[in-house]
Amino acid sequence: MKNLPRRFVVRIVSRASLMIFVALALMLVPRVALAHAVLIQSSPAIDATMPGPDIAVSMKFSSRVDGARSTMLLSTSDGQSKPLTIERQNAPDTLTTQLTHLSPGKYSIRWQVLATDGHVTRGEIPFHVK
Ligand SMILES: [Cu+2]
Repeated sequence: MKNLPRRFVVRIVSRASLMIFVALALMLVPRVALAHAVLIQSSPAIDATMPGPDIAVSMKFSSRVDGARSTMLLSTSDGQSKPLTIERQNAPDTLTTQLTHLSPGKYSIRWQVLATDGHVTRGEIPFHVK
């Protein structure tokens, strides 16, 4: 059998390597999706009743989060909301803040975090103060 022209061989090899590259890229997709920051534990817990007036808030996520590019808001049952100051991070997957002077009632912490994979996730933690 005659040898294949060199140009043809190069084309086959580059197509094969492209397919391998695409296959590897597809295998990586679920891994990237898993790196989203999902809230896995919080204090207050969702729908918890807490003694006031001061509450230390802690949120633990499934991946590292960038506290400087994340936000937390406290909303009250009368529809008002105020930004909370996120404290300097002691752990890369955890954000903390302090709530002070809360009177009894319904509240909610609305959070938005930036994970180190560049994706933003958000959620809400409703809770009661007794
Ligand atoms: Cu992600």
